[in-house]
Amino acid sequence: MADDKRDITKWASKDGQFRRQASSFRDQIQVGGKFPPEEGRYMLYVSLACPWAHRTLIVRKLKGLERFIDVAIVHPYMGNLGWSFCPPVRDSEGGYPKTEGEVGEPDGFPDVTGDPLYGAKFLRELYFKVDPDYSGRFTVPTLWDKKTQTIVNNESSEIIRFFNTEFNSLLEDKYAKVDLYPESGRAEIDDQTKWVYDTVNNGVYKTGFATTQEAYESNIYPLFESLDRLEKMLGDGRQYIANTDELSEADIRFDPVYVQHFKTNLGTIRHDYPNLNRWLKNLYWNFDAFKSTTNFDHIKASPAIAAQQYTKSHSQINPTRITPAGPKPDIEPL
Ligand SMILES: N[C@@H](CCC(=O)N[C@@H](CS)C(=O)NCC(=O)O)C(=O)O
Repeated sequence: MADDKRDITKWASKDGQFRRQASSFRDQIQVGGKFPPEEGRYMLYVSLACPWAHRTLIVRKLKGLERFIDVAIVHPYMGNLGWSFCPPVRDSEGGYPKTEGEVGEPDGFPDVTGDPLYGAKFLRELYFKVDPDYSGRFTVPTLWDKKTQTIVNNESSEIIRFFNTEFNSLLEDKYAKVDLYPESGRAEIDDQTKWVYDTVNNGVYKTGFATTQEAYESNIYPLFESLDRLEKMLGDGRQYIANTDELSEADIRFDPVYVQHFKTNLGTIRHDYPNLNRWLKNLYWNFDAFKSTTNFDHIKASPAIAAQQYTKSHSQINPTRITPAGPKPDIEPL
């Protein structure tokens, strides 16, 4: 496999801007479709450090889909061959080597599951199982169909949409009636999705992976302008971002750890955005689906330890791989 697939510094164009690759697998779970809702049929491969994967876990829980969708959790230390189920082998100095590497033995990192289906060492093995010539990225979340042994979808925005609707006829009423994309809020949700995705969700990556000062600055200011805009919106007393009566998918963007690693430090949510902080604390403390799927050990360990090659820019950002201690507490009490 060509080196440049793994090297984040080469994802950036000549102008230093990070441009996200489109996801490759775009099938749907659909009643009457190729991938129907069926108990025990699907496996969701996730990293607990990945906010895109996290939102699929939150929706799985909010919709009570545990018996339909199993979960496999990768090791948070990203090696040079991408996500793996065991930690990458360390070099003689205790770091993670730049060359093609192996994975080691399980190190007991809490909540890492291994690959329950095939005992794969790397997530990439599943992609190659489906398509030996696959040349895209090996990303989480990856939704796997156990029955036909293939990838259904690896785009979190689509996964949360069909999780929201396609199991409803098989769910208890209390879960079936949870609607994260309600008709009445759609215009607002769709509008917000555009600018929030571009400047916030993806904006933190564009800021953190920028390889020139100019590219960094062209993303950090729009990011904070959007945070200011969200802060102001929440200032009208609304509880949910899209001003819906209940939680909606617009609220499921729970990405707390970027300030130090991606230099998104014009302010912090905790100290400079009281309304966003109130919104975030409400989600975390009042909705088990948020709290029980949030794992700060994985979230902090992953960017801090991420090995070279795949994440050259991570090791440039944090060459000593020290995991920052703060902030404490992870989320302030209500
Ligand atoms: N569009 C995808 C993005 C997923 C994504 O970028 N996941 C990251 C982790 S946060 C990943 O797996 N990166 C591995 C790679 O690109 O090699 C989605 O929302 O599902």
